[in-house]
Amino acid sequence: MNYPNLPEDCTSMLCKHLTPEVFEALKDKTTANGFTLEQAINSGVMNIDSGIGVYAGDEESYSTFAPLFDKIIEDYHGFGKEDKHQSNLNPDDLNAPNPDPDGEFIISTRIRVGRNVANLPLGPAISKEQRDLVESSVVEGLNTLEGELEGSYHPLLGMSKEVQDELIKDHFLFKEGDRFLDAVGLNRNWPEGRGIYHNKEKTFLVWVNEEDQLRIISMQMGGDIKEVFTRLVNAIKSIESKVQFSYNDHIGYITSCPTNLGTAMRASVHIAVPNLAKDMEAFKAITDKFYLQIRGIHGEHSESEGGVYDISNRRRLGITEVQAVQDMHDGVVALIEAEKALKA
Ligand code: ADP
Ligand code: ILO
Repeated sequence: MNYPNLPEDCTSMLCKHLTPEVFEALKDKTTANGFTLEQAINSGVMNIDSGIGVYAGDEESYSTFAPLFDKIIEDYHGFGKEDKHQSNLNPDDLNAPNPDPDGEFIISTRIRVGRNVANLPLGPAISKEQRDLVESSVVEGLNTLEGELEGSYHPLLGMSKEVQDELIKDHFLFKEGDRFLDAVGLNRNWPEGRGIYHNKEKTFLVWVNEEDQLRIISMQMGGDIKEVFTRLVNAIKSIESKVQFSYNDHIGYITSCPTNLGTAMRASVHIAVPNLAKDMEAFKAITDKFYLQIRGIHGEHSESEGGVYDISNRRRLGITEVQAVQDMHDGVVALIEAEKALKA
């Protein structure tokens, strides 16, 4: 393999950190699952507009390709090689009263974590048999959940296009054909092995075998962040008692994208800030101060509609889950204050 063709104006973390020296040191390395540097970087090479551009095929990718991954992890999370990740999933430690009790600004709140099953390759390097095994064992565990978490599993295979499109439009289900995932082999054998579990109210959902083997999601209308977090924590603990997740003391929960390592948590609100959105510089000054990310309302790489944005924590590694949600809460309080001032 030769050094890839990366245009001069490419701004992804791959383009920034894959120097010719790093490339030379890693180009012939392979993990025990047969995952190569070429596979790890293909998404960023094929999609030059990537923000990051790399994926791991297994936990070992993070050590085998460390000269590249460590740089990206440090750049994205500000987390160094010697740092240790800490987890805290105690809702009592979260100080998050509803920032919008009158429901003027926050439309909905969602918190998700990514999880992968211990001792198996991640999605980019998994075989069809292993992926199907993940689906059957995870669904077996999910089918034993009780109370608010009780629900049913809906495989993508056999789901009608209408039902699938409706679930996507309503923000419950992952999209199909993501070009970033496609290029790293995460869409192989689609739609087999993929599906969604949810309770009747669709306040608790689990995506199976998308970018990560599990995405555990708690969501509801309005801004009661603590209620959403508490439900998520209950769900994580219940599932964890049935399925062992891949976790490492240095980088926390192992995920296929390095941006998700650590807590693997993204806590977001859909929030209407049409006045603030007219001054993107002021908007960004607030989100940067609280380590937040702005996305459009149909997920990553989508646009805003009617001044409504998806605002979430940017940091996920080297901070606890409680801190990740606290970042989001505190930033949202500041955004609402700014929007109110502009409205007046
Ligand atoms: P992820 O959160 O899993 O990284 P995306 O950014 O692609 O992935 O979002 C997945 C889906 O979740 C999208 O349909 C998005 O609109 C929806 N979503 C995210 N945050 C919220 C929210 N606060 N309320 C409602 N839907 C949300
Ligand atoms: N590979 C894509 C997405 C990176 C971060 N997001 C997720 C969903 N992992 C990129 O580099 O832009």
